[in-house]
Amino acid sequence: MQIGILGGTFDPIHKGHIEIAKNALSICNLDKVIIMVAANPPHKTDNDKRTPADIRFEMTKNALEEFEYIEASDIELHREGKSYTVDTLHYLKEIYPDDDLCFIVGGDMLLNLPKWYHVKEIFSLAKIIAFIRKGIDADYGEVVKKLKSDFSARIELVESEIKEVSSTEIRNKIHDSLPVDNLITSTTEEFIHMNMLYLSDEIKSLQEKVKPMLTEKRYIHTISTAITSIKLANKYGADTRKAHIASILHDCAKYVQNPESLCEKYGITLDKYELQEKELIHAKLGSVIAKNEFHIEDDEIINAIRYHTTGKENMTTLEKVIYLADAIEPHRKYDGVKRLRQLSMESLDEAVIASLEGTIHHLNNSGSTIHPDSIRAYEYLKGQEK
Ligand code: DND
Repeated sequence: MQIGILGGTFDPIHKGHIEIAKNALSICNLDKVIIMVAANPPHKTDNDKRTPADIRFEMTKNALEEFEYIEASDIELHREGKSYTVDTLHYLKEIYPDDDLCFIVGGDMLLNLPKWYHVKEIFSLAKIIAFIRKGIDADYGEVVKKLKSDFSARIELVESEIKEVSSTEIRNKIHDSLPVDNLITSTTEEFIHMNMLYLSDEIKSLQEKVKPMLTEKRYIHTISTAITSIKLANKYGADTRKAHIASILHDCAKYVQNPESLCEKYGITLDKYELQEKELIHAKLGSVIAKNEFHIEDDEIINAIRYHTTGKENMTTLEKVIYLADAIEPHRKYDGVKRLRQLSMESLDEAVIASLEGTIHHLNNSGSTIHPDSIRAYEYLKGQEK
């Protein structure tokens, strides 16, 4: 068997890493690739700032579940001290005595290889597969020649089109509530948000506070709505940070005990539709809880929470984004949701109209009363089309 090993910090694992593993499998005829999560990367000094190794491993394992012949390994997590590659290769050689080991690196790493701990031994234990980017990375011909003559190294250079992705950029974008769906898989994005990695302190504290107020299923829905709303806000020019906050809090009143008496306490007047259809109360009450208990002062955010269930006439872009993200996040399952997701990538208004239409149709069919705000939202947007 030919086994590839791609070592790294993976904080977080991204699409560039997955592309390298996939390319290594197909181009270099490997039977499998082991993604080796470094507990304590020898060449890095910012140990305090790094996400704990067990969480990086879980995140990596989670990301790889959908890919065949690529698996995560935690063997470096069971060793004390620095995670030297030479120790890992010795360990793997014991497990796979009859197989060929190939250590995979990016072109940048190749230049530093001579400085690695017991590098000669590394070359005797494994072939090196180095991925270099066509026309961008330096000419490695001389480097490879020298490594071969100095260390009898076995090196295969693979030219690839793999685009540059940086884990630092991903962490910064998540911190700033910006979309990263082109850089990491949706599984990893959900893992990051669920586990509150890389988030700003503001978002993290809101999320920590709202989590115990929700069921597990509702928490997953909330996180998924947040991720979807960031993407939509970015696409349609709304404030992504406001979208993030509004979606984190949009269902905060969903499970309050005795919502009507809480409404009374806050002086909220419920209209006859809300009194009849109790499901509607959580949006109005949620906006007041967001203001009073989560100290959100921004009216745009408060209104996005307030109208996320019914919609309303003349909605702002942020209100439309939260309304739609709540309806189409990937965990939602109902007839027509796929079409709404497609539409949401083409036109925000068209998607909101289609979603309102679906709700009105569904309520009509089930004989329920429709809140006039939804009718007004629908008619207003239809009027705008003309
Ligand atoms: P990094 O944390 O730098 O990798 O670690 C790379 C590996 O080298 C780890 O297993 C370390 O333990 C090992 N190392 C380094 C230095 C000294 C020693 C060992 C020693 O034993 O003395 P990242 O998490 O940043 O990335 C993982 C891999 O993916 C790297 O090889 C990187 O170059 C590569 N990569 C790309 N390659 C091509 N195109 C791209 C890439 N993005 C990441 N777009």
